[in-house]
Amino acid sequence: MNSDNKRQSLTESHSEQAGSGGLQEEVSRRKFLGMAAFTGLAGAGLSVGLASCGKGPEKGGGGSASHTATAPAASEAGGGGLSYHVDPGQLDTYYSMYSGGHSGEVRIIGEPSGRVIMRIPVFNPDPMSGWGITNESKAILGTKEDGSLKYTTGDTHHVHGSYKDGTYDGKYFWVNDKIHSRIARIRGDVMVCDKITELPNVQGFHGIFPDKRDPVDPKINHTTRVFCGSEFRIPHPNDGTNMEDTDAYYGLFTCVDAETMEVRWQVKVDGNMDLVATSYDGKLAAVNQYNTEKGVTFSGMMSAERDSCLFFNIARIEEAVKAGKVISSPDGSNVPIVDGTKAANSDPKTALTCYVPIPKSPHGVNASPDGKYFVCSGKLSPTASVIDLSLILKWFDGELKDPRDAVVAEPEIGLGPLHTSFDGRGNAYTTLFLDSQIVKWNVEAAIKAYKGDKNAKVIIDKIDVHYQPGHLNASMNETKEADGKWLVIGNKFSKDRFLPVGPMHPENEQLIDISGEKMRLVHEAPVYPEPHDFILIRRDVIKTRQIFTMDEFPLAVKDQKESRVERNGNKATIYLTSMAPAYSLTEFKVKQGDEVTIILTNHDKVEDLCHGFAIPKYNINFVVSPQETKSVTFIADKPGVYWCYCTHFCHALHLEMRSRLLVEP
Ligand SMILES: [Cu+2]
Repeated sequence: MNSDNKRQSLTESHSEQAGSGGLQEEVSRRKFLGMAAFTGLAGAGLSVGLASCGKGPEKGGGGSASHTATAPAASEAGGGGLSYHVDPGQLDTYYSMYSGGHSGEVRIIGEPSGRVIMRIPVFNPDPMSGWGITNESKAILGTKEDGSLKYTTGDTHHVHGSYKDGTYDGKYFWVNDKIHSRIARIRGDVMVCDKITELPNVQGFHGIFPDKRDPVDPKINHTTRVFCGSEFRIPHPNDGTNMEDTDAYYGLFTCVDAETMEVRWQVKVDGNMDLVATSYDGKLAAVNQYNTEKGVTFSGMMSAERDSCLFFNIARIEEAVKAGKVISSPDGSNVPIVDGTKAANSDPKTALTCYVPIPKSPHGVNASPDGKYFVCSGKLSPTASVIDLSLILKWFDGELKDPRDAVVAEPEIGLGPLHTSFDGRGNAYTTLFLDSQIVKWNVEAAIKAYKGDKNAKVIIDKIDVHYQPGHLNASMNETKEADGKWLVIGNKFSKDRFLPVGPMHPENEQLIDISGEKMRLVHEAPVYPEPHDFILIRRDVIKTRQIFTMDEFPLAVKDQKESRVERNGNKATIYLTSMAPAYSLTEFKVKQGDEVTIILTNHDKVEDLCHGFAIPKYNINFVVSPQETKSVTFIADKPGVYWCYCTHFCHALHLEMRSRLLVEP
């Protein structure tokens, strides 16, 4: 069996059931992988809800897994006929904005090719661009009193974009840092991070989602707030005085202003918060909750039969904030905090929050593109719960007795369901972590089945992925323009899918054509660990500029004649410009011990003509794009000659593009 056939058998093994010894070998390998994941959970005390499921269609996951992705074979098998192939010189049709996990960055991947187009440093210092090295980036990242970075680590999980009229407008992207509870914003026009805010009073900031319009003012049909969940319950204040009373720990849901990036308000809740979803009418945000038990150990977090999908009534919360119905902020900050705990919100007509019971430790909550439902997956239960948003609003009006009655379907879809995506044709796609599969199911059929219709065909298709999928996202899925073409799967393990490179493996991004009745796995690509989530945006939505304007930078050295060394006591400021293949000063002299600031403006206006600026032994390198200005500050503590040189290839005389830093003893 050659390696291509081997790959194909891996994708088909689950459904084909039969075949040669080689195929059986693959089946058992898959089984082993699934069992390993299962044992990991079961060994930790899990015993509930994992039986009696995984009975998908007899023949799922069909279609061709070949690398040619030919249309005719695909349509015969009932799969779509899309090709992932992008010829040299051709452009991808979708931008995928990708989190970089504990690399701390965000990436832009082109789909359907799977090519990594750009990496955007966010929470991670990056010597390519100078992020964390230049004064401008340090000011965004935050520094200690000595000028060094406050944090050099970050853990990005979820990237989400700003909305207008229920779809992406390409203006901003936000991403969380789970380690230090920070939210960063990336400008969609230049794909650079421009603001970072550290959330007060929380740890384990995980889920994030922008609102899609204002809950009250119909004129505001775009994103103005970004909601942030926090996973770890902590004592308040967290100053070491009350560490043992774990029952008193709590988490806070945070609203950040989309423009100013300031924290608008927080809500105290029971339990913890994981992912976030927002409704298309702006009225509701929700988080899935595990550990409503308030456990602080593994088994303690999994003892309850049901956790919650917790809804926030945004308009009421903001009314309460306005009316001053707030509790004092534990860290002494001015952020208004309202009480969203169950005990304080028993009357639906005044409640700020609504706790909808969902089976065991749900993971993931996602909004359907028709605006009607949120789907919350069971993780430790083989179910996905469909919540009707109109019924949640009814509960808030006092017209629905039990929040659980807002659940209108709860199909059994497979083992370890996590996240759900949609195709805009009424179908949902959910990752099954333990089964290493994607299940395609129909939402309306699930609702009918829940009402007792035994003929409703809920599960439409299942397909194997490699291996243990986490997030998935369909093209334009999280908008009203969900187009049902591509589905990208972020697999947590790649194991044998790529050339071995040692104990550390990449993750595996797989691409599924969902344009047909059956899903068709057409492509895969390794990704550097460890991305979590991504959104697929039609390329016409993103409108980037290729050249900055000098006026955007207050320090810009606008005229090359302004190039000079300016002294003020022991402070030396170097005003410098670049234009291929030269810097405006061939040398600049400072005294040992000086605090030196170099301001560099790139005068080149040619697209793609960037320059670098590196100083040996001073640990400095950064890049200036066309018409961009950046600055660095350092102490000239080493006497001698230091050749500053261009690190970013710019010209036939790139090697000659240098300047001398002379440090007089
Ligand atoms: Cu250069």
